[in-house]
Amino acid sequence: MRILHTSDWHLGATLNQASRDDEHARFLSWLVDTVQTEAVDVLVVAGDVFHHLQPSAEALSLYYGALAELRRRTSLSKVVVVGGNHDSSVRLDAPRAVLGALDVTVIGGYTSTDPIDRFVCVVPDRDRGGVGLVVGALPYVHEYKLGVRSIGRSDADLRFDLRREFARLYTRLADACAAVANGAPLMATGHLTCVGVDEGDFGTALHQSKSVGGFEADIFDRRFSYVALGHIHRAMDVHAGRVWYSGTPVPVTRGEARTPRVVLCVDIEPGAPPRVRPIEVPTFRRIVTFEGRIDEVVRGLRDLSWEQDLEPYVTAIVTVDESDAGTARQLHDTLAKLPEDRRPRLLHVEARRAPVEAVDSGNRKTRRASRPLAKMHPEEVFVRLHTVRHGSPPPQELLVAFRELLVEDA
Ligand SMILES: [Mn+2]
Repeated sequence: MRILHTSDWHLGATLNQASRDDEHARFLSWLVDTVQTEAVDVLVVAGDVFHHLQPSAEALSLYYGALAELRRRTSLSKVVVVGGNHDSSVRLDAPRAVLGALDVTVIGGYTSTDPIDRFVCVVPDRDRGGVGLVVGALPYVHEYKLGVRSIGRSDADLRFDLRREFARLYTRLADACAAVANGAPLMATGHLTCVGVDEGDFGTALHQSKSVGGFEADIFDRRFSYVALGHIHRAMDVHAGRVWYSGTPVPVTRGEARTPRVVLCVDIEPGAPPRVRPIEVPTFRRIVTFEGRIDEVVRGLRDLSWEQDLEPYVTAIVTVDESDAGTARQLHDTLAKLPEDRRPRLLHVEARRAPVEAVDSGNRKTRRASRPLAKMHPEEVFVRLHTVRHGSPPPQELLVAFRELLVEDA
């Protein structure tokens, strides 16, 4: 069986308010082509289909359009979509009946009262008949849903409980999958944080991730030949070629645009390790950052070239001495002089003071470049504000409650 593993589409996401819909449309069209040329049997989308809990009409249209095209233009047996922390589980589930008629299985969310069979998806073998593959399709699972309470618990206890509950859940899932597999291979999905990832690899911490960290790959029952994960925005092999993140196929942030984006083509045969082949996703729009003095940034804008039909999105970080007055103006003037087909789109201009080491001659006060708000973690902002207003950092209990709110808002 050949699986195409992708995740974290984040349809509807923006970059400095600029739409990414054109890039996503091109990605989805490329994906349909790739499914066809690679003769893929199962497409697995491991969460974060949408960026917002209430996706825009454009984002919904991209999603349904792609599912229809997959049905029309490819010979897929099955599409499996699970919800991520960005997705509204009930909204993802709402069209389940109609999507089921198109061989699309959607599992929006997890509740502990659901029978485990709800997460078992059987994929028929088109060539030989019978069962070809069984997917244990687990979406993002909030710790509350696992019955793990975090208030007043130590980090070590919380981590221990969460790990145990996730391992139990995946074992129950493997039992249920094996019961209907008739010897066919099993695979699973998940939308969570495993060890070995950097903080820069994802947008929002899950499962009190700041204190709990990631889970070891031994939470995934060994009977699963392959585990398709979402949430981490960088493609990576988490454990021994069996547990993988596919990363974002279209970069959500400027940082992600610096490394190639992929989808994973996975061949699974009974009794053999999976063969995983990353397929690079074309760059549909360049995301460029220029950093330096104004003349360097102007030169960068003038010399920028691209082969895509979509113009690059540019961020300019300009080093200034004193006032930044006129910086943005100067950059926009530069752009206005360029021919229209060589004009990138300037999304964001940031003026950054050159670091000042010398002391001020007048009051001998040292100036420091202050950290921009956008660079600070919400928790850091909360702690600083609390300290300013109340003269001390927030008590532990309040901090834990704040983290829970953050996860709910994620
Ligand atoms: Mn994501």
